[in-house]
Amino acid sequence: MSACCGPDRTGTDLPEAHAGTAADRTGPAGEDCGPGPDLLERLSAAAGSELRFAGLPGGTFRMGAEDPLAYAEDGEGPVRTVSVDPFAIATTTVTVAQFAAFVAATEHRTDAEAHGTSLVFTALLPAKVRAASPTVVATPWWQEVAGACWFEPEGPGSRVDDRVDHPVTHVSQRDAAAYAGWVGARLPTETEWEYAARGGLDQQPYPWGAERTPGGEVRMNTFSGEFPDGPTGPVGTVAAEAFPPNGYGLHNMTGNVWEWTVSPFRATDQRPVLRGGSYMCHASYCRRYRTSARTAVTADTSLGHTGFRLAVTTG
Ligand SMILES: [Cu+2]
Repeated sequence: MSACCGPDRTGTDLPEAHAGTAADRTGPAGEDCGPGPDLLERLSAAAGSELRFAGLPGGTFRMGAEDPLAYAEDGEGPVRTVSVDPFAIATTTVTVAQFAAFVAATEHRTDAEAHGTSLVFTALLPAKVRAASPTVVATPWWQEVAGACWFEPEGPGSRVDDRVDHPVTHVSQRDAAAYAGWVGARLPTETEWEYAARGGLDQQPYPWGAERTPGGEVRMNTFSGEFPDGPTGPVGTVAAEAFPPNGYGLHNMTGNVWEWTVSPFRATDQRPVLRGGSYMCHASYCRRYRTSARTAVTADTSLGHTGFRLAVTTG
């Protein structure tokens, strides 16, 4: 997959030396590699751990895009009219605090923890970790960092205490589905996701309308400056509730983190679709911060720019 969209855990994207199996990567027997009860209690006690949903009526909408911004090679087009049954979708992605409560209650161990590595944007890494971490060949701004996971997103020693209200990251599709099952919800289909992202607007590239920065106002968290080494602003996630919501009351449907769906990318590529773009997208090389943009990675992949949002069947 091109540009900022993440490399797959399985397959040929990762450096040769790290193409081992999950079993190869687990720590010494008996070693406690988990977050520990104190950290879980501290994180899950944080404000903002309440789940909020917006009920959507369902109906028909025009899905996809064929405008000049769209990537035909991603299968954004053709534009087609599709119908959606009533459903509810979370107003934000699941946060670090919410995920911590899940792990505290279930002792869920994420795929990243089982593998012993996860994929991190190079610009977020301290020089020492950069030097020690293999680089993904085709997309060298991704590095495979030992020990990176949801509670240590840039590897051992990094912290999420100041990010409890940010999207949880480094979660595979399995981790996301496990959380969803725990609260009696599910992950959205790609159609539901796009219907929700459009916020009631027809064929607009952004959840708020036609312009990326209406009146010069920044409305989402994407990369600014020279990618990847010359950012002119903060890099990484922002609070899940940052920026004004769209017409359906939903925050950060574009930018911030990619979001898992349950839908396959195409008939010949069954990898799950991710939607929404991330803090790594930049107009100069990756315009996937649009309502119709899509990418895919294998279901076991965990990335520092990918999280998830819950859906619930209603009506
Ligand atoms: Cu992108």
